[in-house]
Amino acid sequence: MMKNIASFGVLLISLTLTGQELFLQNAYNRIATSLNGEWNYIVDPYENGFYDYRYEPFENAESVSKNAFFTNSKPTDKTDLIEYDFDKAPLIKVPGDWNTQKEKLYYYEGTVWYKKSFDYTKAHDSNRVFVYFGAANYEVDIYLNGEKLGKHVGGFTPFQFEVSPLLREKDNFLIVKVDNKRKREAVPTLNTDWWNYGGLTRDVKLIETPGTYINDYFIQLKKDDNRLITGYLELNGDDVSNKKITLEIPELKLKKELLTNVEGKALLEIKTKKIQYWSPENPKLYEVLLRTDGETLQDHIGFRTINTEGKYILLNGEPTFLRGICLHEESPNEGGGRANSQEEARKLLGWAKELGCNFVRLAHYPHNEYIIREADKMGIMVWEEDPVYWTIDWENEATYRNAENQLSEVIHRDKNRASVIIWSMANETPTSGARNEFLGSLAEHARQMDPTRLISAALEISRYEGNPTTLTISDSYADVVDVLSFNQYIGWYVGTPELAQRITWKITQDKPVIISEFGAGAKYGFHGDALTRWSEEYQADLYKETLKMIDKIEKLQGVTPWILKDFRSPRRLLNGIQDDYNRKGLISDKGEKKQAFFVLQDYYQKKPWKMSNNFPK
Ligand code: GCB
Repeated sequence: MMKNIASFGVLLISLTLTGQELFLQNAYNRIATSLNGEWNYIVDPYENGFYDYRYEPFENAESVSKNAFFTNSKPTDKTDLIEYDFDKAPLIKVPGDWNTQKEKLYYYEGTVWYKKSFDYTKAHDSNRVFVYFGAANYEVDIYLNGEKLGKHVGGFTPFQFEVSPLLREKDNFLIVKVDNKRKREAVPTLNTDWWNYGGLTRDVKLIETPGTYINDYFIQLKKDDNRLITGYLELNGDDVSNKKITLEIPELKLKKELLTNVEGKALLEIKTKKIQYWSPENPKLYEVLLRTDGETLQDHIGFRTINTEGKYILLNGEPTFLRGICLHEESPNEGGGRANSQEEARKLLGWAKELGCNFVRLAHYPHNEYIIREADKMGIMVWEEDPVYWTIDWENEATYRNAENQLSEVIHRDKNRASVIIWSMANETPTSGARNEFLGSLAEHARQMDPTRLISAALEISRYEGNPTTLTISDSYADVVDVLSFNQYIGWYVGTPELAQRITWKITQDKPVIISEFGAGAKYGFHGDALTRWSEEYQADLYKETLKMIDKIEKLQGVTPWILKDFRSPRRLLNGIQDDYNRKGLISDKGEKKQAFFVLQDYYQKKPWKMSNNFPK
């Protein structure tokens, strides 16, 4: 059944879920007008602006009531009764989550309406204009000038709507209903270990294109041929067939003219010998120019191959150890909240570099595009993840479509980024037939969309033949993934750190192994001996013991401890210690480094980046 869903293809699924095609590629190098800044907002816990008193959506009525918030109505005379007014409503910053901006909204989960007014003049009459959202958590309904543009589900990926037919030169009003209520059947589901930050959490902009424009492209090295750049270019518009697109990489002295087919697509195969390959030591990005009669688009693309062979992960053919760290998308700055800027990305990845990392696991959902772009520039390899977390509603087809759609959107956005080497399908999901089918279809879908990268998922461990100190991975999904990753908390949720030395690992799969999580909670500045919970000493000791233990795992090719920085979680309620923070960070919420930071740094400084010595050539 799931297989059939998967074979429908990306477009249909996104159409059914969002009523629109996938957003355009390379949104950050387009002609655009930012709608970031102050927006008016109305908190609407009963969704009074969406449903009438019989709980029928206003938007379904034949004649729309002024009480529907998206009409942005004003009293026409003094007798007129209208019980809302966006222009008198307070202001909130976009991008940004509402929880950290407004004290009253700290715990709020529900609907908030946003309104932005603007004027807009197109550069050319025939141009098209799209409103583009980097992300909004979680479900949004979008209206321009009183007309519905559409809906989007999923809190961490971009979406766009064409606004050309509705746009006017003066007094446009864009209204967005954002609802972050958790739902059993959603992705993620009701229970997570991170804050459910609501709002327009990423950039909002108007992007202007010619009538027919370059909508999408995929330009990467072929997985098993480091001299062949492959992929496609694709136009969108009403005149897409038999059109010339020029692709140029000036530094490689490479220029190629391609002709689109009837669907507006041109396949790409370019042989080249001279490439400097992207790697952490040399994060080389090439300027890539795409030209049609109507536009020139610029991007910066790195070229590398990523493969596995037996227990090895091969970056450009060379066995590479992934010295990683996990990250949530939380601001490193005072006040925290969702991160969404180049400056925050640089600071977070700067800390990762200081630790000695060449790899980050961006948990547990797609992070913003800034951090991916910075990782490309800074030479940090990236694991990206679909928010299929813990107890998803495996048997529900709509849940599957939602998970697949979010996966499609992140792959679509980041498929040209050399830094991204792994797509993770899920985190700590309990094994069952329905779960295997669900995750199996996701992996198939990811491979179909992007045959160049590796597939993984953070799995769980189990006892080998019932022995509590012999651990193994007995999960049939291990056969599906390219990289066998698992989370383990020996010394924190199980025993104390000394237990690590009594553990034996029995990993039977002939695949590279990544430990995708281990860690311990510690409050910065709280001291005790190495057995005192929440002390920096406990956490540091756990890191020492764990690192000794994992060095004995013969197939280990990488590790991403949990986690770079303390992060907000509604599951962490211990007063005086947690205070709504998961304290497993190596860095506190205020940016202070705990002892364990330096333990891991020391380990990474000594760990060879390349594992070539024992690689059978
Ligand atoms: C895990 C989860 C992660 C939690 C972490 C913890 O296994 O994958 O989301 O935050 O443990 O701190 O318990």
